[in-house]
Amino acid sequence: MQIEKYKIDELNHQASSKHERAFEYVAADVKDLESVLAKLEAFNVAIPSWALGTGGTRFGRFSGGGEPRSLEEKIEDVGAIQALNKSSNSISLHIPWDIPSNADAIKAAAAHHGLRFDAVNSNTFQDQKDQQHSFKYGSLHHVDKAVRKQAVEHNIEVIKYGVELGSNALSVWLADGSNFPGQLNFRGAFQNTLESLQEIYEALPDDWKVWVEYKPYEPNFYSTTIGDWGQSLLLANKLGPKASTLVDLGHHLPNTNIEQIVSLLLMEGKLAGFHFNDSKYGDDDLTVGSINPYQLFLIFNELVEGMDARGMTHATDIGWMIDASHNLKDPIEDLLQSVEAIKIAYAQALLVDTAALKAAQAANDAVQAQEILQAAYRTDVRSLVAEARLRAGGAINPLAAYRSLDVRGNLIKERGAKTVATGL
Ligand code: PSV
Ligand code: MN
Ligand code: MN
Repeated sequence: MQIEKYKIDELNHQASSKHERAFEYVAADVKDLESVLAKLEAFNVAIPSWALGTGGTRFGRFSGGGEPRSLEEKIEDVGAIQALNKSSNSISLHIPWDIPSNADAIKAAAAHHGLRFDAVNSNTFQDQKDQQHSFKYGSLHHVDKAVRKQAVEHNIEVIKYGVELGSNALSVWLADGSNFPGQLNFRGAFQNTLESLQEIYEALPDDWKVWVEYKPYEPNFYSTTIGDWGQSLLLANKLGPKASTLVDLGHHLPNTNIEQIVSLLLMEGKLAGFHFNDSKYGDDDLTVGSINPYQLFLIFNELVEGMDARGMTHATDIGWMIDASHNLKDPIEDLLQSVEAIKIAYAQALLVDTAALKAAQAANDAVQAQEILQAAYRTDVRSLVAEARLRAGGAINPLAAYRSLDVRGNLIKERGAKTVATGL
């Protein structure tokens, strides 16, 4: 399945006069319009291979039709997303959910769709068939050296797959923790984790990074060994310059000020990047921007300001990735919505009058500071994002194009109505 460019062009032609009206209206007031559009055009967010099938909950799974049955078909789906939005030029694999056994063929399939491979993710939170030791009581933090060694070796194997695919980062998320007070010696668990990560760090190629993800709870409900950004940063600092902290938006207790965490990690040069999603209660993995788009904007405001202050390139200097998946929507539609929400928040942040905000802060003028932020947030930037996408060769409205081209219908015809995505 491949979406032909001429079909997108036809739909763009039909949508163009409405788009131009909206674009001219908002563009008239944008300072540095061309620079804003160029930044939006250059911006890409990686798609996780595990989000291309309908997710389940522990109560059931209602898979939609036409789900990808192999890694090759997942690559095709990301190719479709990229053809429509021109902002999803990479895919992030979770190993062993997706094993690239023939790396050359997989790389070629990705290149055919203009895709490359983003961070590779290890998985020591499940036992695999034929695995010698169980990860029931953890992996890198385990009390038994033999289990830790098995987990370290898995991570090194994931790096090898990543090298073959041309990736350059390993993402580590550990389910390691405890369910009951007294079950675990916290310092022992942390120390074991550090030593295991040091062994993985040693195996990183020169140009590689390791991203340490944190999460406060789930699957463990009393303690998690890398439970918050402080614990992750402590590890990243002890490991060295190739290690940094990955922020998954869903991995915070309710009402945590994530934008402040982002700002400080950036200041320390230790912000690896993001797993974007949204949530109401916990690690809900809902569509980005579906619950709290203002928070997303505030995060991007810190990113734009902090990255500019450090002379960083927005599009490439940190890792941008989606980690959202649930049991309801068509996964491709969900991902199109998530990427759009991210780009809207980014575009709004690019409109913040930074000089005026600095002046308001220096004058302790909280009223004016709020006015400045909300003037940007309340600007309807959708046509700016659409214009950048149009210039990049994508669809003015990716979701509408996806529906009117009946991509899902075609996938169902091709793959069947009862397919269940591989992995997970
Ligand atoms: C854990 O909740 C997490 O956010 C980690 O990033 C995993 O790798 C991912 O979800 C996939 O389940
Ligand atoms: Mn995550
Ligand atoms: Mn998560």
